[in-house]
Amino acid sequence: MSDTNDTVFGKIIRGELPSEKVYEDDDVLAFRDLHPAAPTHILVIPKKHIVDLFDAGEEDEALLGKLMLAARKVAIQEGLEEDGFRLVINNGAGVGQTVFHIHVHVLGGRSFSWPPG
Ligand code: DGP
Repeated sequence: MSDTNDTVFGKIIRGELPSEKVYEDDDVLAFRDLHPAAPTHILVIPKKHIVDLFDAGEEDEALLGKLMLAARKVAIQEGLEEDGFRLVINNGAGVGQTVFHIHVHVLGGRSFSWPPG
């Protein structure tokens, strides 16, 4: 993995690109998706550049847990407790990953079908 992080999310982390942030701590950032696929569509990312889950190691165990807890915080902030929300990680170009900095999509505010398309 390169540490340059030339992805758009790397630029957002470094403040080189604007974003509508909804949560931030030392390790994690959450901001609204530029092309929302649901009334609530937030991306939760680690500040550390991890390309995808294959690029994550044992040393990232706590950080990956933090992503889940940040997703939880954001969902509560967005008022999704009653109706629920969906988390999605597109892991690999073949399943739709377009930004190669791991991210959790937090989706809510509408109904979702199963299985996902
Ligand atoms: P994925 O397809 O799983 O890699 O999701 C990437 C998401 O990132 C996609 O839903 C659109 C979003 N996105 C791409 N560029 C930007 C950007 O510059 N700003 C924001 N906020 N979201 C972006």
